[in-house]
Amino acid sequence: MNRSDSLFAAAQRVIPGGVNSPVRAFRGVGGRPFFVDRAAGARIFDVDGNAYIDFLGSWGPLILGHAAPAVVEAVVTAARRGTSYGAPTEGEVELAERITAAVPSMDMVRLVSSGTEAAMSAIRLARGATRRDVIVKFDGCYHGHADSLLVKAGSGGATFSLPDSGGVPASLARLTVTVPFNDLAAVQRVFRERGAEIAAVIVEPVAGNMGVVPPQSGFLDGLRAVTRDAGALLIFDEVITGFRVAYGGAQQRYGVQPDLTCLGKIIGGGLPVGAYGGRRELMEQVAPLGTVYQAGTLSGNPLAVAAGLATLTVLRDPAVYDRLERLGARLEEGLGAAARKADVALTVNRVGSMLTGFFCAGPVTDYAGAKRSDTARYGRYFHAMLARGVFLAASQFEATFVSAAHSDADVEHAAAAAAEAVAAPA
Ligand code: KE4
Repeated sequence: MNRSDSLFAAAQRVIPGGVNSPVRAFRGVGGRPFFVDRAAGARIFDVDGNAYIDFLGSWGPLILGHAAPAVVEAVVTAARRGTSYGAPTEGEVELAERITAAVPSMDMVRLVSSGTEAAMSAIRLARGATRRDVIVKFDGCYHGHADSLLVKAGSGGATFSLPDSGGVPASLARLTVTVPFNDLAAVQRVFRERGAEIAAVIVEPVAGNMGVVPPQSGFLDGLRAVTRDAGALLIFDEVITGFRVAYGGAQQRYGVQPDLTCLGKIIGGGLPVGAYGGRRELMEQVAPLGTVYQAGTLSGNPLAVAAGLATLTVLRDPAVYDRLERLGARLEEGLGAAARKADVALTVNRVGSMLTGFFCAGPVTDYAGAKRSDTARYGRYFHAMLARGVFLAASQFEATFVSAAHSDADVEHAAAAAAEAVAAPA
């Protein structure tokens, strides 16, 4: 038994599924997860001495790659001054100023410790500000594990949702309506039937949690219009896309301004940070100014803030995004060529440096389309790529990420590996 397997056996005795987040357990691709020893740049090393080019990047935060020197230095320096105070610090002000300067719709921002907290708090604020209870979300979009967001579509398009997890009360799930992504007509129908009850629509402006699915032309503008007309709020969950698809996020890339934005991942540079923010008149309803309560012992933690600031400092250079775009495009091209050569149905969706190859004929424009993928073939592809030194997301319904630490050679290696791996035999 290798060291990863013995660690996994030990882990399963004391941690549910042996992991601290379900998707890490490889259940979407079969097999057992490797345990990480360390990582640097675009490489990740397991405890058995194997090295992989990492195209997961911790599910999105590591846009600069692992152990980026500036980030490590910032965290070490901060740690020497103390690790948490429960009192305000200058770094929190600086990070809030950077975020609100970068994200067009954010006058004010509150730092929290995860994307889940950000989305949960934004939902509560929307309900408090509008004094309405109903939330609209999209099939296949994920916004963390707050109860109101762990729901699945009810029977009909505009009906209320059902719980999508044990422990979520049906009564709470019924306050969320779920509709297909990119289906503006379905959203308009829901607003015709329930507009007066709807507090907010929450959307990943570029979906990442069904695999990467870009917004179709007019979709985000349409959501902006229908929510504004109904007095509901539009929430962009940019936990993945924030500082990923542009320095100002998807709202800058697509030119649509939401009322509230959720952030996470990249703004923490690999340490636990989330954030939510938006227009001043909304954010001034958050405690201690207003009645919408939200709090956190480690919110604005000095080490996480230092890592976030160091990351955003590097990202201020537009050339970084030019390079991410070029590498992302090359990887998309390489995956497509591999599938064509092997005569395998593969639909590659990409926005900037986030992309997904769906093992099905295209187009993939929503979750129903993504679910047509051959997930067994994705599992074989995942392991065949791993065997060739390339680490991808352990699920067909997730994103692959290129970082600033990846070289042209890394991308060429992944494309060459895919040329064999896409046709991995059952
Ligand atoms: P966290 O609570 O995991 O920091 O963020 C939740 C969240 C919110 N919004 C979006 C758009 C997200 O993608 C996420 C978390 N993403 C998942 C996978 N894409 C994290 C991986 C995991 O669950 O382990």
